[in-house]
Amino acid sequence: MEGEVRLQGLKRFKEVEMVREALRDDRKVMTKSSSVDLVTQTDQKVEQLIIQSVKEKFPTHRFIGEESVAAGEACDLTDSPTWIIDPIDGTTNFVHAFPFVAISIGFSVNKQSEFGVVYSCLEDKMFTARRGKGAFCNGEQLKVSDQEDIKQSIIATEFGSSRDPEAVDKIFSSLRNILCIPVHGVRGAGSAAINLCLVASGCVEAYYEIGIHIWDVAAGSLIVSEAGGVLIDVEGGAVDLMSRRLVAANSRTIAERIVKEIDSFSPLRDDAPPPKQ
Ligand code: LIP
Repeated sequence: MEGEVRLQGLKRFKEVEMVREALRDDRKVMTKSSSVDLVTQTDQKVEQLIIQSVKEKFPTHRFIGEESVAAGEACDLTDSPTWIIDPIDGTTNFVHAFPFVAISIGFSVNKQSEFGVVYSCLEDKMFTARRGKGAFCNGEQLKVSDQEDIKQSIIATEFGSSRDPEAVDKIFSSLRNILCIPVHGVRGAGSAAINLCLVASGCVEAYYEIGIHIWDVAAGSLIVSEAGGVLIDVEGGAVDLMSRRLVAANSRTIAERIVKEIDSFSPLRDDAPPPKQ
């Protein structure tokens, strides 16, 4: 990988201070794909700050940023070194000052994740992973839960931002199936990146969601796998981070058990051509 990007010290980065300051002030809320798909100027400013900082050191690198894609840039993952950025994962939480907000930065070369960073701003937890080098939280090595019995497990998921009745029906159908296994409980932080870090930390045995985007999960997926977890598609095949769906779990057994309960559907892929106007 070109040069050594020192990701430590993100806590002191201007981006984090920008998020923290905005949480104390009023946040100008705008909408994207629907009235519940929220974005703020802070999302946009943090993303631009990250991109500018990286471009100064690595001018040839490519970027996939949530707000850049929302502004019309392509969401194409190539073999080029690519930074995959969610400037504020948990934007709805951010707007409501619900205390789970993360900056998520993944880095890929030849379409393979090389490192991932998720900084949970209000918990002051820096989750990091480099491929083959393990996963850490504030320097402490992470390991997924060793629970093998799904009936002794907590599962994380989210309702997402789709309000399409058919999608909502499937989301609730899956939730009902999972609850009635039965499991100890279902939780959701409101941030895919933080949910993935909860799997990596052994706090929940698995997380699944249909409707996420590659920028939500690029970093957290590597953190899960480097903590000893597995990632598969909601229908049991290989995970595809552009497909907008995944199951992340402490073991393949738990992951495949969850797949049996999911009433799946296929959102428009992140790398799909934009629908004709
Ligand atoms: C969020 C994801 C979450 C999903 C929300 C939203 P954002 O990302 O982290 O898992 O349920 O609908 O997509 O929009 O806050 O970056």
